[in-house]
Amino acid sequence: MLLSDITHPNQLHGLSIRQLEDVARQIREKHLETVATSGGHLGPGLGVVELTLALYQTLDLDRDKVTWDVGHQAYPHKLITGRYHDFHTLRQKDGVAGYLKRSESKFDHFGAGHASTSISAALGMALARDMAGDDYKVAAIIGDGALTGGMALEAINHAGHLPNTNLLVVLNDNEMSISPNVGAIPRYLNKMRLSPPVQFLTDNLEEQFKHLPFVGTSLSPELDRVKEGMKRLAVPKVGAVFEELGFTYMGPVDGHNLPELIATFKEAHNHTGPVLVHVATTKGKGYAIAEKDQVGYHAQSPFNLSTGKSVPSTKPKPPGYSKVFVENPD
Ligand SMILES: Cc1ncc(C[n+]2csc(CCOP(=O)(O)OP(=O)(O)O)c2C)c(N)n1
Repeated sequence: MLLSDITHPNQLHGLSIRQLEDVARQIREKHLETVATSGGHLGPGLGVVELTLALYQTLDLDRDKVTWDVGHQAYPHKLITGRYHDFHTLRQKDGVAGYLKRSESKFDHFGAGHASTSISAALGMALARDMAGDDYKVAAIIGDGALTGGMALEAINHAGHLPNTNLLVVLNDNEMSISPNVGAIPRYLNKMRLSPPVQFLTDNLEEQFKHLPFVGTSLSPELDRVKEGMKRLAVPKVGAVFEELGFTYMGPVDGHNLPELIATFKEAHNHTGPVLVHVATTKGKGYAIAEKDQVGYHAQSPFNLSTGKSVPSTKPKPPGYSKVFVENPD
């Protein structure tokens, strides 16, 4: 399928993994080509291409809602929500905005710029949905950097207190904020990234139980409880903090493996209450220069794609916001 023909994200429904991989390749191509010309955020968007396609294949975006934290990583989202043909106007006057913008598309459910707001916004939407007796899905996608912001933690505090409010939080963990992420939460996330996935361990456990003599499948009703206990016992660190805070934790999932992502999101949608899917991604994925220098290519001024080097601008540079503000205080 041609990316240029995708004007609605529901067109992803029914595409095979091979077709999705081909769309992913086209998104990266367009993303790179555009940022190399106009400048903009580079590494964050390249890291969430598969995450975006997999999540959107499991959602109905005529009904369901998505909030992207900050919004600087949402160029893949823009490219499959009707802005492909205008994308060359990115970050220019009257052009496609660099962040999500509600007036720009009905698929931009929340406009941000400020970090750490996505879970709070999504929770508000989920609560409004429940009050109206509706049942659409709401998902927030938040980076490991933004997760360390106070407002994200306030929202986790609130969501974990509401066991019947369905909310999906996708943690896009690339181990980076603008620079390497620091502090206790990133240290905890890193330990989880290095652990085998929770689902894998518990599924394996189920298989092993099935083969026990006299037990077989007869243990099934008890198995869920046993699995819960074993999850904490066998891997005390994986997701335990999120589980204790009232979330169902799933992951870590390889953020560039489409089948794994799709299966995990489908399973996450079946749970009641808040769910956190921990996705391990690589900032700059698919562009070796950006993968290698993740700080330098978080955002870029126009650059040469083959060398990665900045291209000196020929346009006169407008004065900076602070300078204008200081010189015109009234
Ligand atoms: C309140 C606030 N502080 C700082 C920023 C600057 N900022 C923009 S993107 C970003 C990094 C966020 O890291 P992460 O959430 O992990 O996303 P990634 O870029 O790694 O995908 C920061 C700190 C901001 N937008 N808002």
